Amino acid sequence: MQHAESSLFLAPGQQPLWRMSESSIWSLAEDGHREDPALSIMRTLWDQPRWLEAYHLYDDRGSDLFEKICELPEYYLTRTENALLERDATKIIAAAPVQCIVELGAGSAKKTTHLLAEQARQRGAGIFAPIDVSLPGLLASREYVRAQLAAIEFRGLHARYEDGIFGINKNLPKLFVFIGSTIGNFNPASFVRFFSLLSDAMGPSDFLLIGADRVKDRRVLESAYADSQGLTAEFILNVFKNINRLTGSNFDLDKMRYHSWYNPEWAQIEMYAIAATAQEIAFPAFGKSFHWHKNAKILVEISRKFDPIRLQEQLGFFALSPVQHFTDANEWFSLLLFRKAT
Ligand code: AVJ
Repeated sequence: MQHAESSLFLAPGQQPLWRMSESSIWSLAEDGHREDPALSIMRTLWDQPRWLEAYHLYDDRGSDLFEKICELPEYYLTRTENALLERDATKIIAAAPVQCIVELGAGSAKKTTHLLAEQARQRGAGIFAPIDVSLPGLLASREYVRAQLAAIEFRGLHARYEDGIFGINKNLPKLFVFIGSTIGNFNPASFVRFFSLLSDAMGPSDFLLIGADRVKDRRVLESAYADSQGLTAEFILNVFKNINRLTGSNFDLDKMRYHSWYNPEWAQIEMYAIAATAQEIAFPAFGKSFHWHKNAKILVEISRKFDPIRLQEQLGFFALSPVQHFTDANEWFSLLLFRKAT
C-alpha cells in the first residue's frame, strides 16, 4: 500500500534513489547524492569576499532563532505575507487547479495551511509535499496535517529542494510554493541556476507561487535586520557555532560582531560578521587556516528586495508566465503566481 502510494508520487526513475526514513517522509537513499557541508564552507570562506551558503544558518538552534525573528515587531515580512495568504488563498487555489502542493524550504509550513485548507475546501482532496533539509519542521507539519486536514495526504521530502524537486512525478499537477522571501537569499548565479532547474522540473499543468519582499524605505528594511533585542545578530553569528561543529574550526563569537546594511545598488540587505580583533582561524580537518584581519568581514547572508513587475518579466525568460499578483496596502510584500509557459 505504502509502496503503491509512493510510486504515484515519486518520479518513476527516481524511486530507487529514495527511501521512507520516517512515516510519510522520504530522504535520499545514499548520502553520496548530497553535498558535504564542511566542503561547501571551505569553498566559500576562501573566496573574496569570504561568504557562506545560507543553508548553514539553519541548524536546530538557527531554525529556532529564525522562528523567533518572525515574531519580532521590526520583522514585518512574516506577518505581512501571512495576512496575504489568509486573504487571498481562495483566489490562489481557484487559479491553480492542482492535485499536489509542493513547498520548497517549508520549515513548519504554518503559512501554507491557508492554501491547504482551501485545497481541501475547493477540491476535497490533495497531497502536501513539503521539501526541507530540517527534519523537525517536517515532523511538525506532518502532525498538523494529520490532526487538522483530514482531506490532505502528507508526503514529506527530507532533502535540499534542488534534489526534492526532481523526486516528484512530473505528471502530477502541482503548485510549487516558494514563499517566506527565501528567494531573497539567492545571489545572481544561484538565482539563475535555481529557476532554470525549477522550470525544467515543472510540467505543463504546474504553477509556482513566490513570496518576495519588496524594495521600500531603507529605514524599514534596515530595522528588520537590526532588531533591538539582538536576535538577528544572534541568528547570524550562530552560524559560526555550526561551522565549528562541522569543520572543527575555532571561531570565537566573543571576538566578532554583527553588522548589516541595505545596499541600494544591489537592492539587498547584507549581513556580515566582522572580526573585532585580529585572529587566526584554523580548520584542522583540512590542514588549513586563514588570518582574519581586524575589521575584515565575512558575508553570512544576503536578503534581496524585489520590484515585482521586474521579477515577473525576468521569470518570463525562464518560461514562467505571470498569472496573478497580490500585495498589501503598504506594498511591502508581494505574492506572485506563475504558470509554466508551454
Ligand atoms: C529566511 C531568507 C527569508 O532574508 O528575511 C531574517 C532570513 N536573516 N533575518 C530574510 C533572515 C535575518 C530571512 N529569510
